[in-house]
Amino acid sequence: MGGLYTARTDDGLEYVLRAKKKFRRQRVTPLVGDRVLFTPGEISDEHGWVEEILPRANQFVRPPVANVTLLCVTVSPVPEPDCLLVDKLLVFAQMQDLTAVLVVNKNDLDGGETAARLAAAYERAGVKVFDVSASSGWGLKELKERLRGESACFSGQSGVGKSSLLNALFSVRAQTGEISEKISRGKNTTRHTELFEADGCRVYDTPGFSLLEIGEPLDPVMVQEWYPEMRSLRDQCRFEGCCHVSEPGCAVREAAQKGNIDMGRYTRYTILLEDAREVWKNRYR
Ligand SMILES: Nc1nc2c(ncn2[C@@H]2O[C@H](COP(=O)(O)OP(=O)(O)OP(=O)(O)O)[C@@H](O)[C@H]2O)c(=O)[nH]1
Ligand SMILES: [Mg+2]
Ligand SMILES: [Zn+2]
Repeated sequence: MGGLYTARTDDGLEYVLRAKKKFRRQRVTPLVGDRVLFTPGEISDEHGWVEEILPRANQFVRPPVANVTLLCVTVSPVPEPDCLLVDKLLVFAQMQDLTAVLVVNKNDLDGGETAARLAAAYERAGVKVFDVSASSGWGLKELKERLRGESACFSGQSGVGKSSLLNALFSVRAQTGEISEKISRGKNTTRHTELFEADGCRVYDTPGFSLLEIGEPLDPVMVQEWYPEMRSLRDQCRFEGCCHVSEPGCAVREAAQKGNIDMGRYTRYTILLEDAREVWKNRYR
């Protein structure tokens, strides 16, 4: 905050830094997860300086992080999963060639029913689903196994238990908060993205959010590229370049109607496609 960044060296020493002015000129902001070269401050100084930001393997706008290797999209029975948000996060992950998993927390509330329902929809899309509970410890061993050696970013709605999970998995001390009883929504307890290092993993705790704009215009014909379960079917569509909406002889739509791919995923795809077409149309305005 206030333009102050904390850098940690491999030896675990921490330094408080500011970014040099040239970054502002270049419109570059240091992100959580960045690897940097820096000059430490003198003993009497309040801070040192970030000199260079090393090339990023990837970067997100929401949450604003860099150098993630695994995206852990987190949901729970309460607050109820927003699948459109989940799908958008998965699309972003696909665009960046980043592996994503779905973490369904609070198994203790419904005995894993939400996790089973989401597994049926998402595992066909190549997304592994973890059924866990930060409270009871259910499924944490398998999840932790998956996180080994990764730089894993936990992302999703407020109140699903991202911070609670990191505390349960790694005994870090991420701040957690109640969810509002009246509206079953989180209270945005985590305000800033924080990177923890524990047991050979790097994990990012990020603030919950409920709106995700597809910021840059997506070429509408490309949207289906980010849906693995559709890519394998499109050769069977009657028309080349089929967008799988209203074209006759569409194998993807047929698969959705038969339940071979998830109807919810398919319907939300048509919504995202429509959004993309709208943004694309207005992209030079
Ligand atoms: N029943 C149950 N409650 C849980 C579980 N995990 C977390 N919670 C509760 O859910 C609420 C929100 O947890 P947080 O960890 O603060 O959620 P968050 O996703 O980090 O929320 P933000 O920081 O606002 O994005 C708290 O009241 C937790 O005690 C769980 O496995 N089971
Ligand atoms: Mg949190
Ligand atoms: Zn089609």
